[in-house]
Amino acid sequence: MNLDQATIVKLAQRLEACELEATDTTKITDDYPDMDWDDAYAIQDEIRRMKIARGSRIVGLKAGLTSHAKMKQMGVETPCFGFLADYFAVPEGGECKVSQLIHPKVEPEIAFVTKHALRGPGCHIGAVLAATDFVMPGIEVIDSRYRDFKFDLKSVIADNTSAVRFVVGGMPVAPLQMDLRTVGIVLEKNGEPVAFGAGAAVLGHPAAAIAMLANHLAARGEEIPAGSLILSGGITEAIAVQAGDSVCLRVQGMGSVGMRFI
Ligand code: OOG
Ligand code: MG
Repeated sequence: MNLDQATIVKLAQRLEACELEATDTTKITDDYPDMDWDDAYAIQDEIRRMKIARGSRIVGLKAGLTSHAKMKQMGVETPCFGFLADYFAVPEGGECKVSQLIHPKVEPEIAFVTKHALRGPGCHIGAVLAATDFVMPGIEVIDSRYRDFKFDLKSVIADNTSAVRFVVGGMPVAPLQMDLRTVGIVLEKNGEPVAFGAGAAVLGHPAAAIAMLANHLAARGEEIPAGSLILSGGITEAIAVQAGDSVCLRVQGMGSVGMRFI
């Protein structure tokens, strides 16, 4: 760690204020070029602590930058991990208020719900599938707090990996009943197909993103608890949305899920 606790708290407050007030900021690595990975996750942890202290519940976890499409779009080469707070959840078919956001984009994802805890090191796809209760379609709304959605990996980790809203739904399916690599997805915006892909776009198999998260947490002495909702990462590049748009994600064999932006 290269940052002291006071700086970590100050940066967490700066980023969380941007989220809550829908304003953007410059990259924190511009001001603290020497910050390291532990500093970045410590800032994210401080944001999480502040939300819990204010009465929010953490309802899930997320992996991000797990597909080449996303890595290429954002110019980074390593996945990152974040958390989902209760108020991020939008009901299926529900509304998302654009006035509360800065420059939202949507991502088509496969969501996992665990029935057993997952603990690394050495967590692998087999362990993830055995511990998964069901998978279902999920749309993540991301909203980087950084100006023009431009960041480096440390800045985006500190910013809770741009997390802001999500919707899950459709038809939950047991993961052993399908090959998650060949599952096809279509993301529609205002009825037009705008992005297509297959599960294998995420690290070869979406369960690999969950295994990577378990191994990441193990290095910090943590695990993925039973009953967790986890977003495995955007299969395609993210699509910008504005007020008036509606989006729908169709996943082969898992129905569809959607939301509207007002
Ligand atoms: C970082 C978050 C990426 C995903 O699914 O790849 C992410 C970003 O692109 O702003 O959630
Ligand atoms: Mg995502």
